[in-house]
Amino acid sequence: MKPFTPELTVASPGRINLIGEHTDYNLGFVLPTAIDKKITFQFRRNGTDHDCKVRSLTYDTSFQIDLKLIEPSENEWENYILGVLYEISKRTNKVRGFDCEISSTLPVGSGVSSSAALECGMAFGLNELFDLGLSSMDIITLSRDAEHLYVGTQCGIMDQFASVMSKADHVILLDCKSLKHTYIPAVLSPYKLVLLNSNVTHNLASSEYNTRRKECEEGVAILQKKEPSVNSLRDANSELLQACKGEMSDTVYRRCKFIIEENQRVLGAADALKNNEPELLGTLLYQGHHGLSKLYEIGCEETDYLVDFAKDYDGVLGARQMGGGFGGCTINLVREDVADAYVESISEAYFKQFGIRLSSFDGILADGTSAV
Ligand code: GAF
Repeated sequence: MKPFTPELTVASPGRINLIGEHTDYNLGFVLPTAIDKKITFQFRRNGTDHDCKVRSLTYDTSFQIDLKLIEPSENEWENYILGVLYEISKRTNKVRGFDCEISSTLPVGSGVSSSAALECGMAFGLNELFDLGLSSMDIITLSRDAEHLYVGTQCGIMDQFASVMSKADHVILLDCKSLKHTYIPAVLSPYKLVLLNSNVTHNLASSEYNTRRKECEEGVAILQKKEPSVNSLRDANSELLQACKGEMSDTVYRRCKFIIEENQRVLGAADALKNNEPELLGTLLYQGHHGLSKLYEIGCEETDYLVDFAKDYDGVLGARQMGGGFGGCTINLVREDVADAYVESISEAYFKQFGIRLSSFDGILADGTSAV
């Protein structure tokens, strides 16, 4: 590529999720927001009808795309982009040849959704560059659909929604059924959010993710026999689950129990935030981790270790593994004055235990995808 003079620069953030894992595709509640770590895209039209070049500066790799022939690639990261192009092509034929350079400060496979940042930044950029007339909701849903079809993860809507819709210093209480959402100011002082990246990603993540989704659907089908108005686990409660326990496998029962309880925790956490009750918020984080580890079984040894360490540390109110599962970051609610010492002690202990270096960063809550 010739030296790059962009017409448009787009920043697309990663996200954290205060609480509410795997509740999105069960049409429940989540409490995510964007962070200051992001993927930056530089775009220019190249004057051709259908030849595109996409280059990652961070990973020093590039590929070419013929817009007349969009199909999945062997390289997973290319599929996030190809999927978006494919989904856009179903809605409009206004995209023409473009070049794009991408750089990132987002860790991959760490539960901060670099995938949604990649999809949404690409969709947002093309929408601006070619004046496609897509709404924010179009960008969110087509990015999610791209992930289903081209990447193969049957994800919910949380990550794309957070990547596009977030507002600095707020978390989003999102109802994944109606898509109604409210912004809650994240006033945490004298506490703050610290993200600890376990730097492990167990490769079960994608296949197990889809399995969890199926197990939940199996649960819904059983609950529906007793209560026909139940269309998702969002509509179910603990009493109904108990009444149907005998008809489901223990695994399906535990998956449903986690989701039903996790939905309640999200609503509790939203209230705790509004009412300035950090201790309650912290307790809910610990409960969330216990559930995701023991009932939903998406934890791992490394993140369990990090959360157990947090429990014994004075000044830490709560911690849990964040994101799709099997590694990545834990989110920690930590008193500001002990945060540095906490990170130092837990890093040392973690290294002793696993021989792996922990990385950490503060959860700085940022705006969603935008042109810069
Ligand atoms: C991944 C998915 F992409 C989200 O939709 C969500 O289900 C999350 O895992 C778990 O809460 O990030």
